[in-house]
Amino acid sequence: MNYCLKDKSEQEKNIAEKVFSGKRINNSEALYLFEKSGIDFCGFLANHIKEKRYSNNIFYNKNIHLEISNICINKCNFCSFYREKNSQEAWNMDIKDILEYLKSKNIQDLTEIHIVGALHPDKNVDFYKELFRKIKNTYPHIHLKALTAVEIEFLAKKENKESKQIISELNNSGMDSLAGGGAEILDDKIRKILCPDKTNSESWLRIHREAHELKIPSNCTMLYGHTESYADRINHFEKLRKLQDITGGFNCFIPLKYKAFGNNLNINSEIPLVEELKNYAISRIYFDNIPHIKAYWPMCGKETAFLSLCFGIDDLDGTINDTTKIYSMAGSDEQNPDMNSEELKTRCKTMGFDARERDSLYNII
Ligand code: V47
Repeated sequence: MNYCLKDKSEQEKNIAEKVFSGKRINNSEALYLFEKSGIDFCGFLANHIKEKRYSNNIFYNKNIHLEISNICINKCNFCSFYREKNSQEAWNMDIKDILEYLKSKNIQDLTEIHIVGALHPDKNVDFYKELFRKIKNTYPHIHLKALTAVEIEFLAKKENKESKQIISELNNSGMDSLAGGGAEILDDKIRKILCPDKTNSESWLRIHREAHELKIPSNCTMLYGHTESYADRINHFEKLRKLQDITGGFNCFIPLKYKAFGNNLNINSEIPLVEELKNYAISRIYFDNIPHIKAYWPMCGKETAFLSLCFGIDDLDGTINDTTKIYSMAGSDEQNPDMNSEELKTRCKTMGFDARERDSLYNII
C-alpha cells in the first residue's frame, strides 16, 4: 500500500481509516467522496477493498441475454429499446421461436440465460411459466436469471395476485434469480421524470425483499448520470444497503450510466469517463455488504469495463454472444456485444488480473 495520505484532508484520512479497519462509511462521507475527492483517492480505497476480498481475481460468466420482445407498455423516457406494437422495429417471440433461437446458441457451454420480458400487453404468467419449464427441460444445467421487479409487479396486477405468489410460481417453474433492472433511481420524484408509469421505489424494494425471503437471490442496479444529484445517488445506495442488511439476498450491484441516444429524456450529453470510474469506486466503498460490483460492458464498452477493474470492479458480465440490443439501441460503443473467454482472460492478464469463470451464484467453475 504505497499511496501517500499525508496531504489528504482530515475527512479523507478519517474515511481511509474506516476503510482500512473494515468500517462502514456514512452518507456524508460518501457525499464528500463524490464532491471533493479525486479519482485517485476513491480508486485507491476501492481497490484496497477489492484486493482484500478477492486478491487479483476478476469474475465473469458465460451467458447470453434473451430479449423476448421490445413491445412494452411502460414507455420509460430514458429507454431507447421499446417500440409500439405496430412499429416495424418491434419484435415479439413466442415459445417456439425462443426454443428455436436457443438451439442456434451454444447453450451447453453456458451457465446462465438472462431473460428480459418487457411489459408486453399480451404475455401473462402462464407464458413465462411454460417458457421457463421448457427451457429447463432442454437445458437443466442453465441458471435462469429472469425478469425484473417491474415485470413481477406487472404480472401480479394482471393475475390479481400478490407479487410474492408470482415470484414463487415462477421460481417453481425454473426461474432461479431476479435481474436487477428497473431500479433506476429509487426516488419517486426522479422516477416521475424518468419513468412515470413504472413500479415505484417502495414496490421495487418490496419485491426484492420478497424474493430474498423465498431464498431467491437477485441483483440491483442504478441508472445514473441524468437528472439526479450525488445526494440522490447516495439515497439510492442507502436504500439498497439497508435492504441488504436485512436479507443478504443481493449478489451484486451494477451501476448503469445513462446513454443518451434514441430516447425521450431530452438529455443529450453523457457524463464523462472520470465520473463513471469514480462512481464505480464509491459504489465499492459504500456497499460493504454487497459482495460484487459488476461492470456491464455492453453498456459501458469494453475499454471502460476493463479500466473499471482498477477502480474496485471485480465482476464482468459476461460473454453475451451478441444477444442484447438494449444498449446498442441507446448508442453504446458495443453495437454487437460479444466477448469470448479467451479475450476476457487475455485482457485481464495484461492488466495483472486473473479472470475466473463463475456461475450465477459466484461459485468458481
Ligand atoms: O432497468 C435502459 C437500464 C436496465 C438505458 O441483473 C439504461 O445482472 C442507461 O438491468 N441508458 C436493464 N441505462 C439492464 C439491467 C441489467 C443489465 C445487465 C445485468 C443485469 C443483472 C441487469 O438498463 C434498465 C435501465 O436501468 N437502461 N435504457 C439507457 N438509455
